[in-house]
Amino acid sequence: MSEPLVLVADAGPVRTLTLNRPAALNSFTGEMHAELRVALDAAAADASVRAVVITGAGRGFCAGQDLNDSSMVPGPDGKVDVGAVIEANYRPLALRIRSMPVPVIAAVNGVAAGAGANFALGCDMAIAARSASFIQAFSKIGLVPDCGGTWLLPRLLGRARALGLALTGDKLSADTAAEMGLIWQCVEDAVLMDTALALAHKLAAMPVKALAVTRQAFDAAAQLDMGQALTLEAELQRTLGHAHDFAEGVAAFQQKRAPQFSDR
Ligand code: T3D
Repeated sequence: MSEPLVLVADAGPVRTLTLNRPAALNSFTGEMHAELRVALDAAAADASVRAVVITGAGRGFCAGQDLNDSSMVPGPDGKVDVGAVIEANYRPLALRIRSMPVPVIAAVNGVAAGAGANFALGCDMAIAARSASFIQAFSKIGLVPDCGGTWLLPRLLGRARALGLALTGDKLSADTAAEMGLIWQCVEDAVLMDTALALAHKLAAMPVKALAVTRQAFDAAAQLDMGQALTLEAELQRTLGHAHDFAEGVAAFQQKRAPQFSDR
């Protein structure tokens, strides 16, 4: 039997998904996309999962689209339908990450290139090993940033830095990515997984429904004026205020005890 292309491991409420095509730096084939979709859907549907960590096997995180994949073979007209690959695989992936009911942390263990970089940056928090790097490799092969890159990069970095990275396709070190505010943290290689898992466990013990709604509110507010954002905040607070976790959080505070959050 062939090895899974996405490894799944649970440690209490934290599920780790490991992209598993190390010989090709975990670049995406159609099959790996399909396995990742199933794994993310399963994590979303499993009430015992309260945080997800995504990482890569071997020395890379993900080198983006596998440029040798069968989807890269030209059709009868002699052309590759890259748009179809985006619609079928990268759009659902980017939206799935943004709609997960629990926090998603990218533990970037090595190079993250092309869609692999933007996949990591689309997660709620990205922690990178010091030896890792981020490359907007698209410009080198005549494409535009995808997997949400055109939306994410200017928002994370501002236009000048986003466009500079996208146009040059230059390698950005994990250190510089952290300094620029592109990622949450850069840590020594040896402690990457411990750091990511500790963060995941911390978030898993928090009111994860409110954390996922916070991401939703941030994403929605990017398209709203301030008045509209305030209206949305009121709507979301009304809903969360009627939920178990808010009552539990307030009760735990008043009773000076640790809260037990369970909403999802
Ligand atoms: O349909 C569509 O195209 C739409 C989707 C587009 C989304 C995208 O992601 S477009 C961007 C695609 N990705 C790239 O262009 C990156 C290509 N890779 C590289 O530039 C380099 O590999 C890296 C800078 C990422 C790493 O360089 P290095 O020197 O550390 O490693 P390497 O020796 O280049 O790669 C190691 C192996 O992985 C090598 O295989 P080999 O020779 O040992 O058998 C290499 O061919 C393979 N590999 C790396 N990236 C890919 C890949 N194989 C297939 N596709 C890749 N993207």
